[in-house]
Amino acid sequence: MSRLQGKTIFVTGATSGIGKATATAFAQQGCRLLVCARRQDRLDALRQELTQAGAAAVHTVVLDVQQRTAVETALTSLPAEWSEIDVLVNNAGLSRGLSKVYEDDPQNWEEMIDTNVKGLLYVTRQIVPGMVARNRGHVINLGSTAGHLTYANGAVYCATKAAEKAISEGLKLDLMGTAVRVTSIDPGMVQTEFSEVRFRGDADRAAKVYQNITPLQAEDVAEAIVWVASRPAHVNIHDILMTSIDQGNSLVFNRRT
Ligand code: NDP
Ligand code: 8X3
Repeated sequence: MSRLQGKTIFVTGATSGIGKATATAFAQQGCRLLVCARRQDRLDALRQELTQAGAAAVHTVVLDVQQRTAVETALTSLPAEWSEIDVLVNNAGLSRGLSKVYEDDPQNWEEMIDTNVKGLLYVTRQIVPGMVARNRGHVINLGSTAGHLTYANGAVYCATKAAEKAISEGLKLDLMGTAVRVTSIDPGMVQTEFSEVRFRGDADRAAKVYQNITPLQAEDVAEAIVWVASRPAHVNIHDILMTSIDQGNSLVFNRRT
């Protein structure tokens, strides 16, 4: 029997990409899935998909993690059977544009910082006290190679992932003396809707990001997330830095042109 069977997993940003693949991978382990994102229609479809994949139960919440009051309200008013989270996957995130800091639209910075940093903090603040009270739980945050090495025109996105790295490290220290675990999963390029969101729907520009390389797939990252969550309770994997074979770091790619 899987160590994860029957556990309650909360995945933020589950309607696409890594979040969706992660929710599906946990469903295949017989977990109970609490999933959130902003798009109701996708959440409705996801409920069916997770049930078919083997989830023990599914609960969906329409939630924009940028909205602090909405996060507080949604997560304090969960039905009782969804209030004890075993694993929180702070996945909701995005990038907006590729621009020089001194030319960029501050609206892009606000969306990235409000989602990737403040949203992660708002959700964590609501969920972790219960984990501490129960003396069990696991917070898995989505970082990036971008948080390890900054690339040109991506300073603010990279800064949000550097912040995620610091928050993960600090949260782990704050939780010393409890059995609550913290992991940062730091992938390189993953082929999801990420680049379409970054380029605001410009599919051609997004496709070029993945041209002539083999990127990671969302399922590769989901597999790593399920692996860290399924280690014995006394084992804490702090960080996984993972790329495809065609990526060396944030800057170095093997493009077969
Ligand atoms: P996708 O765009 O495919 O998925 C992003 C998910 O986040 C969607 O489900 C979206 O749903 C949700 N989301 C975005 N903003 C919010 C919000 N304000 N509130 C709630 N949900 C939100 O991208 P990825 O799967 O690639 O990205 C997932 C995470 O992985 C991000 O944190 C990203 O930074 C990180 N990452 C991605 C990499 C990549 O190359 N793709 C590499 C390294 C890390 P909805 O729009 O319905 O709200
Ligand atoms: C997403 C990967 O390299 O586009 O975190 O920033 S990258």
